[in-house]
Amino acid sequence: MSVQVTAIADKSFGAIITGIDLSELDQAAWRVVEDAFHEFAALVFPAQFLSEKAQVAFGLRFGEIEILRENAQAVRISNKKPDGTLYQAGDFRFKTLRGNEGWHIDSTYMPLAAKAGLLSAIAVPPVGGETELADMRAGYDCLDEATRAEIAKLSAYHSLYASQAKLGYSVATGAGYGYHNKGAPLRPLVKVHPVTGRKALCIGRHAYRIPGMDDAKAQALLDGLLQRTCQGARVYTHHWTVGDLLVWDNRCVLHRARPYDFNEVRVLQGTRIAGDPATELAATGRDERASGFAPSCSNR
Ligand SMILES: O=C(O)CCC(=O)C(=O)O
Ligand SMILES: [Fe+2]
Repeated sequence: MSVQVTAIADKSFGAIITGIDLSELDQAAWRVVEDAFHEFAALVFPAQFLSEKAQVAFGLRFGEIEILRENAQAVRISNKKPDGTLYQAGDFRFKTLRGNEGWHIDSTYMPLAAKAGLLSAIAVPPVGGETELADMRAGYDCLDEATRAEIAKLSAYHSLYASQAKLGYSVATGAGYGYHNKGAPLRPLVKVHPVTGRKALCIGRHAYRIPGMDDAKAQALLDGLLQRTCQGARVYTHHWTVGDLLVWDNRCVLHRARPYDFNEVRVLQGTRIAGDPATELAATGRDERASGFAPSCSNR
């Protein structure tokens, strides 16, 4: 089998990798994958049909796995409950799925942000339910000099309470992964990639406040950056076929789920790779005004 890496046409990022069996990956093939990961920032592997175990084993090539719930290394991102019925509007998991429809970077609201995301498709709806990725290296590159100068020294607080609150959802501390009371991580808007050295925007729905800036102005700035960058050649829409595996570099790529009819079943298998503490760890806390987003966070 010879591995083929094909750049996705007319996009600033992304490649499709074929001629590879990820469940039996030798060192030479892994080198090709890792190099492509750094160059293209997002990889599509059609028709892999990875078992949970095989996906976790492949994920471990990238680094340690971030545990999201119940000690699982691969989680079901699903609108179907274990009993076979579908989540409804009031359900906690429903709110998580709806939240995923906003552009975001995984785990920026945790002290340690993620390095990479892996998603594979187990069941997909006939219409909608795509996963979209946006290249924030190209996003940074497309900004004018004045904007680059404006954001060069700015940082934003990131919080899952805040991003869910923007959708009208409030969550009590302890309700699940990410809903903590340790204070909000503060992350620079411009991130330098630890491997490639390229600058990328660290934005998305979890970013909600910029120290020293009026809240409305900060939100407008953050929203404006998303609008300007998440379009055209910088956005790749992955139309799922069961068996596909999608991988993105969470240090320079935003992602979101696209809406679909919630009466249709959509099941993805997700594995999140933990960030390297040397480059993905953020200072937390000190956001005295964050309590408005987190009613049970009085003890920060
Ligand atoms: O469901 C999707 O398409 C995206 C899910 C997501 O945000 C994630 O896996 O981190
Ligand atoms: Fe995500």
